[in-house]
Amino acid sequence: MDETPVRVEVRPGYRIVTLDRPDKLNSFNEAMHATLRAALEEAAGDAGTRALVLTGAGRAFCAGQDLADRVMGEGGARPDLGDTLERTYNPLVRRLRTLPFPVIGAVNGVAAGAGANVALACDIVLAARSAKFLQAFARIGLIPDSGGTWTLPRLVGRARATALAMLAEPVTAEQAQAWGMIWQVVDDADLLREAEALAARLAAMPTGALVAIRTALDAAATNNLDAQLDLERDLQAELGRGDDYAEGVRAFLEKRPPSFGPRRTPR
Ligand code: T3D
Repeated sequence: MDETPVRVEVRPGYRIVTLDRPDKLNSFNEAMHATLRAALEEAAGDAGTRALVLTGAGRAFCAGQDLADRVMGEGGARPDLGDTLERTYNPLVRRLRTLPFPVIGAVNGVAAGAGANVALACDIVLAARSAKFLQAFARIGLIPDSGGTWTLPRLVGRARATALAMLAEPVTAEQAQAWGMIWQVVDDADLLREAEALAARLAAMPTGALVAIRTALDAAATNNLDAQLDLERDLQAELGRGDDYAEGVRAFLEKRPPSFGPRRTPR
């Protein structure tokens, strides 16, 4: 078992969580899942954490499942992949989408298989110019998981999602930005600095509103307009009762920068 498959650095207002198995291209094994899960829970429980950067060590962001843990003899027992998704990848993606602060994916290199879809589950994705995204699954007889079949068509449309999944060809960071799959490409040397600057900026913003934006956008993927209008009403009603809104309006009228209060969203 790796000693520290996930590294956490705590900064004022945000954390950097680094997938740290560089010799295995930061592919997921059970230890990395457990350590990442603990790192996310710790961040969620710390009211001082108002944003999180997820990145990878070395030349990859993450190569998905560690296939060395899936060795199967001819005619031997097959792993229960439904079970591993249920226990590991699905809770991870669900947690990323419900953390009480925004998550920035800083894709430093290749993001393949579940690694690509974990990156795309982040709220804002920056990628190094040399990074690429690969829905590698079909190469090994699987479908995109970790939310890929939900996320991809919503980001790039059905036609591109189908070809990306079926052909399992890599997409460069620049292509990913041009297609709207990610927010921004930056030069390799600038990636972490840019991601940290973004995290610091988000950390100074009204966290409750940022999380409500995620909630509303996620719901919009399945709601009709009527249901979405109702949800906007409910979220806005809640935010309108909050201190951040009062401070935002006061600051605007007083022509000064706002100073938003502590994170109030639940874990
Ligand atoms: O199983 C379940 O629980 C279900 C869930 C599944 C989720 C999934 O993610 S399934 C998809 C799994 N991932 C893949 O299929 C990707 C496999 N990797 C690649 O296609 C390529 O390695 C990359 C495109 C990521 C990078 O290519 P390249 O040419 O830059 O590097 P490389 O030479 O292929 O890899 C470097 C080393 O990393 C190499 O080891 P070596 O020869 O130096 O000892 C390679 O075997 C290893 N490596 C890369 N990816 C994985 C891996 N080892 C284990 N598992 C990997 N996923």
